[in-house]
Amino acid sequence: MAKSSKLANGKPAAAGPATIHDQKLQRGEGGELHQFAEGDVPVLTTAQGGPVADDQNTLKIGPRGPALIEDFHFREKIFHFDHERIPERVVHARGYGAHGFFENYKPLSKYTRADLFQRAGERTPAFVRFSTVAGSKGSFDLARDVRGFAVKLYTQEGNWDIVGNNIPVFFIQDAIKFPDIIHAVKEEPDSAFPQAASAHDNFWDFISLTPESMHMIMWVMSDRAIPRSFRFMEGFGVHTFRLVNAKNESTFVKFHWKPKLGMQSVLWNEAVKINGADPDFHRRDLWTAIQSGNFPEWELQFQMFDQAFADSFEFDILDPTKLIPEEVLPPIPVGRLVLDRMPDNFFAETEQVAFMTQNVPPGIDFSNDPLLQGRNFSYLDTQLKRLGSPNFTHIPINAPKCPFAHFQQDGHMAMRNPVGRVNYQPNSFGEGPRESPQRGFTPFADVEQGAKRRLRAESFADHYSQARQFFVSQTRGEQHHIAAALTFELSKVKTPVIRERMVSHLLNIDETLASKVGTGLGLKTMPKPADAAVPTRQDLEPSSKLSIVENGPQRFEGRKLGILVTDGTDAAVLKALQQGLAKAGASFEIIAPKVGGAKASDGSWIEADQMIDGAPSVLYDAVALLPAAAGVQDLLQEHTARDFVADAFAHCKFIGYVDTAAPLLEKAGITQDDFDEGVIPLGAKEAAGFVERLGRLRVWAREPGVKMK
Ligand code: HDD
Repeated sequence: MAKSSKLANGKPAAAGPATIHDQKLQRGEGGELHQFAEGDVPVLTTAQGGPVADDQNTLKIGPRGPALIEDFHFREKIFHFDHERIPERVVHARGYGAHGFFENYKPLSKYTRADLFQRAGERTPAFVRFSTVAGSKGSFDLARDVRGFAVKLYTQEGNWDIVGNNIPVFFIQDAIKFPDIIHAVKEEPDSAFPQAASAHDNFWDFISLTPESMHMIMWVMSDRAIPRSFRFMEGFGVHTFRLVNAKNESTFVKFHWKPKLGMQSVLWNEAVKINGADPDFHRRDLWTAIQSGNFPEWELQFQMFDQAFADSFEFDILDPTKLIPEEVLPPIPVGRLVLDRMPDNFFAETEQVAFMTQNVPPGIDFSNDPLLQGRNFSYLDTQLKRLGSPNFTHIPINAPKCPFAHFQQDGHMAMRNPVGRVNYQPNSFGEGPRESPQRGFTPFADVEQGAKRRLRAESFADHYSQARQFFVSQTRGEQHHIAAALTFELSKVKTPVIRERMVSHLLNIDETLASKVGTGLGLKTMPKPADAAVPTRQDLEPSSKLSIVENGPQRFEGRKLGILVTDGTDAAVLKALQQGLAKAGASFEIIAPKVGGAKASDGSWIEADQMIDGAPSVLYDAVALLPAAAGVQDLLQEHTARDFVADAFAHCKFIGYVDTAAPLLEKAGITQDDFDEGVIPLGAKEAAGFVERLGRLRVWAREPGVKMK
């Protein structure tokens, strides 16, 4: 609150030291001091700069009104408030962004002339926005959904946007189907629900009538669609693009972002509970990591190939429902992306950032992927609707950070003040910018020919083989999650024929999967397999890179331990744990019966981060139970304390416990017989070893026993 404002009773608020916020207010954009300041404190003004005497009461006749329309301060304040919202994105409405940089490892001039890849160690400023697809702006973070992974690189040759997802394939092969898939997945138009959920008739109706979506469906029903953190997801450019070098030679490329901290997802049962306990779980995670100096990092890797590889590969490299397995074509590391700064203001940057697939610098080019070609049209169009003016590139987050010069002018909200008389070229006055055939973007001179038709290429017709390959590449547990996810989603579909039609597709992917889902849905008879344009190939090698569990981090770095304490908690154990976590680059939160904290065994005070009711164990990657003998008796009476432990166990998490916590384990239904390698006795000496074991993240062997769906 500005210090000059008055309290509701009309008295001035107590003046304190000026905050950073105030300091900013005090200086205009050019750094000039505000005209009005009382001591250190800037005076509240209207948007026109006029000082405001009273911001608590409208202008009235007499103390009880009527109000006067001449109250320009009230009118302006409410006018602006009434217009605070802009249309949310039609897809990917809920998102969270951060600033950072891309650092190039070594010159790549052999493949691309793009300036950002010419020098080792060169840093290019970046802004990244992660998102869900289906939910509205205020929806929860842990929806089962694809995650957007959109990267804007402010290169010296203009902005380059890699507008990707955390899944390397897509639902549809042609952009003309995009409105249909999105209409189908979003809330149904009559009831306006469900929000941020694909578990409804319209979505599965469309999917079951669209066999090309089957590969993507395997991904979306896998744990990839419920990531633990944005920091632990892969990103993909999805389409095949081109790199073009100075000699105008082209190399095909697929973009991969690999998280430095490894991949990790949550279980569906956890996701449901996280959404209730902390709908902003992913936002909070990114915010906290960056604000505490733990900057998330991804490696950019290129899968590069030539026309000969494209011709010999099993599938069409222009088909966005297919990937190239990493075992077949290993990706090559080319640089790293680090996110090290949160926006000062969410709206100004994260909400107003405009990504566009067509933003490419010279040296990066498109392929003929029909989905990409359609996207290149759509993204410019949508910015005009959402940001309201063709001058959306004037908004700082969208403006290039390299020199730029053009003759585009005027329009709503023009922010620039061009000088001089010349606003066209060529001109006789030798003024203004001119095109540069050497430096400018030159499309790769591919030769195209063919009849003008609306046609789907026959080479796009195999819809099941890679869906099967993905499924068989998962661990047994991950396969079980896919079956459970399909059963859950289809159980929400009211129209039986849609459920059956989906199972008929699954029969073309994997019979065991189909029969698990069919049984789970209580189908009386199994349907026939769906007609397939191309029979499913059984010979594609499993690709272990497709599994999250097979590519786990094996370390607890970047993860969070929930430590449950009470009065009397053993201070030495707590200290040893905290030291072990610090060494591992991990964090923790203290959960106590009361948020005020608890008194440790040595009389010291343990500050708590959460009270037990506000911090279910789903918010943590592992838990440590450190209650003292007296404290545990109170916890036994608390449902939330029992759930804390029971859920941690059911979610296959590591649980460290001191002797005095044993009754709580028992009360949570975990008997000595259930104890496994993940239920670990804790003393001060064991703390370091405990943290080391947390690197495995989950005890998956426990899962069949706890029968989690
Ligand atoms: Fe899209 C937003 C990713 C297909 C049309 N898309 C959007 C965002 C991401 C993607 C990450 C959010 C960007 C941000 O954070 O602001 N979209 C994809 C991927 C696709 C894809 C990986 C397939 C490979 N999209 C796609 C198609 C179309 C669109 C086929 C239309 C023909 N997408 C849009 C859009 C959005 C968008 C309507 C909404 C807001 C925006 O662009 O700026 O234009």
